Amino acid sequence: MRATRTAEEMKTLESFFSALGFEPGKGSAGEQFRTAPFLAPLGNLEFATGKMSTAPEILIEVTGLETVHTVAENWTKKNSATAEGWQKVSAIAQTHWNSRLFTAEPVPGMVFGFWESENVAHGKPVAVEGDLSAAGMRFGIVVSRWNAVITDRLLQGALDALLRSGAKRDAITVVRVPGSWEIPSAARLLAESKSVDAIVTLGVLLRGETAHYEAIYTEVSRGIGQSQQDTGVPHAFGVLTCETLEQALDRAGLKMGNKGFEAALAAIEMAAVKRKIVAATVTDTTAGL
Ligand code: DLZ
Repeated sequence: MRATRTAEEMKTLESFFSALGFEPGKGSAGEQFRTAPFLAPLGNLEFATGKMSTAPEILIEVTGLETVHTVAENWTKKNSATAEGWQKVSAIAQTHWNSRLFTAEPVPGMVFGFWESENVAHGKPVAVEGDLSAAGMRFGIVVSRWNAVITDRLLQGALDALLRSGAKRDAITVVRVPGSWEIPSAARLLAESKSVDAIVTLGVLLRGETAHYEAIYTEVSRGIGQSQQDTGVPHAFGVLTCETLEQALDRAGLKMGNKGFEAALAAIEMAAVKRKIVAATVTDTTAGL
């Protein structure tokens, strides 16, 4: 956190960083102060010691330096009090640390350095991971009626997870099927309709009650997996396989949590992972065009 000299300077900085695409965070205010946080998709804090060139006090690593530079110049031209104000944004220059950098001074005396490493892997996350936000996503839930005392609880758990993670109620399609055997075909129809980002499959197979339990279980899991592979739509597996009704109840909201809730979280995460992988692939294939 850093205090500006005046409220006007604060507004100017907010305008500048919003123009650069930083996401505004939730600030706080007291009688004598107000804060305006800006969230970066990836953050790290770096200290340095030793002899450094006259670097700006605040250095911000970015991707797409040219774009950031253009936005900074345009903002400065529009918002600067003087006609020469845009010169407060320097040209992009090579640094001696394998990077390129420009400086911007949106407020007199506050110089920010924006830089991009020439090492493409620098500063990038080491893994692609999905977040657990379901906002803006559409889901299908395929749930069997067989052993409804269990599957209704799994359904409640799944809906709870989706809604609490930001999904809209009308973005969730619930499909009810007679038994677990029917789950794969309904899931596949839903996936092929391209109307959902991910599917949650919910059912319960009880060994004690189910003739040819192994055969049915193998076919149900294979069918769900195959639908996922063939369509590319993530399918979360929430089909319980238990010895007894009591064991199933424990996994449907009692001692062992709610597997419907867990399956829905997996669906959200995989839908997010898919989006990220697709976005990364699109970016890479268009790079350099
Ligand atoms: C027939 C049957 C049996 C015996 N057991 C179960 C079970 O434990 N769990 C389940 O979801 N469904 C069961 N079913 C129904 C089959 O999945 C299927 O719905 C019917 O055989 C009709 O195709």
